[in-house]
Amino acid sequence: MLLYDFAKTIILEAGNNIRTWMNEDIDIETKSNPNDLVTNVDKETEQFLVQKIHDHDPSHLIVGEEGHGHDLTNVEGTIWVIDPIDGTLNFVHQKENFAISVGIFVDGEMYAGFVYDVMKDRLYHAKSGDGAYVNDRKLPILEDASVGRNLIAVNPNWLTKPKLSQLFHPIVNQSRSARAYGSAALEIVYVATGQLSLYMTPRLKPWDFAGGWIILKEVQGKITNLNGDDISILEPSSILAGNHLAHHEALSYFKANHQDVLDAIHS
Ligand code: 2AM
Ligand code: CA
Repeated sequence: MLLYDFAKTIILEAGNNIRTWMNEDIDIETKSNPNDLVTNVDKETEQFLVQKIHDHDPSHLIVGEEGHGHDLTNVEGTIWVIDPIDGTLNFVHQKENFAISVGIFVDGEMYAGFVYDVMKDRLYHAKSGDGAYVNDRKLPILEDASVGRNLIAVNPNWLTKPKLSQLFHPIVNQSRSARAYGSAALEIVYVATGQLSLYMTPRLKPWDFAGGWIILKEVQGKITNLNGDDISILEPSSILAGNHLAHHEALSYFKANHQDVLDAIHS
C-alpha cells in the first residue's frame, strides 16, 4: 500500500478509537503545569499509531508529543511527526474541536500532511505536489486576502502578556475580527481553506504544526516563524501562517516596529 494511503487509513482508525474511548472513563493528568493536561486517550492514540507504523516498517522514525523520539537531531529517513490529540483542553472540556495531526517527512523533504477533525469526521490531507483536500474535496489555491478583509486567529491568552500584546494587538485591531480555536493544527488548516487570513502564535512544538504545514504549502499559503524565518520539524517555533498578502502585512509590521520583541521571543 502507498505510504500515503496507509497513513490515511491508520489516522481514520485512530479517530474511530477516540470516538469510542471518549465515552469511557478518561484519566486526566497534568504535565508541566496545572493547565497542561494529558489523558489516557492521548497516550493510547499515540501508542496505537506507533504500533501500526512499526508493524508497517520498523525503519520509520517517530516524533510524538506523548513520548516518542523527542531527541531527534537530524532529518534523515522517514519521519512521522505526530500529535495524537491537538487541542487536548478542547478534548477534555468540549469533547470536540480537537484533531489528530501527522506530518510525514522523507530525508527532510515534506511527503504528506494530515489533520483529522475527529468529531466532524473531516480529514484535511495533502501529499507534496498533489494539492490539498478536505475528505474528497480539493482545496483551491489560496487567494490573497488582506488582514482587514478576513478573520484572523490568535489565542487571547497571549494578549495578556505585555510584550506579545505590543506585537499582536495592532494586528487584531486591524483584522475584521479575531478568533481562537484552541487547536493549532486546525487553525493552520483554516488558513489553508481561506476561513482565516492569518494565524499567529509565539510558541508551538513541531507536532502542533507539522501536519498543517504541508497542507498550507499545497494551497500556496505561507508559513514561517514570527520573524519570517523558515520553520523546522527539529525545533519548537513561533508561527505566522497566512495567505501571502496577510502574511506579508503582519510580518512587515512586526519587523518595522517590534524587532526587539521578535528577538526576545527567538533568543
Ligand atoms: P496541545 O493541545 O496538543 O497541547 C492551543 O492554543 C494550541 O497550542 C494547541 O494546539 C496546543 O496543543 C498548543 N499548545 C498548548 N500549550 C503549548 C505549549 N506550552 N507549547 C507549545 N504548544 C502548546
Ligand atoms: Ca497534543
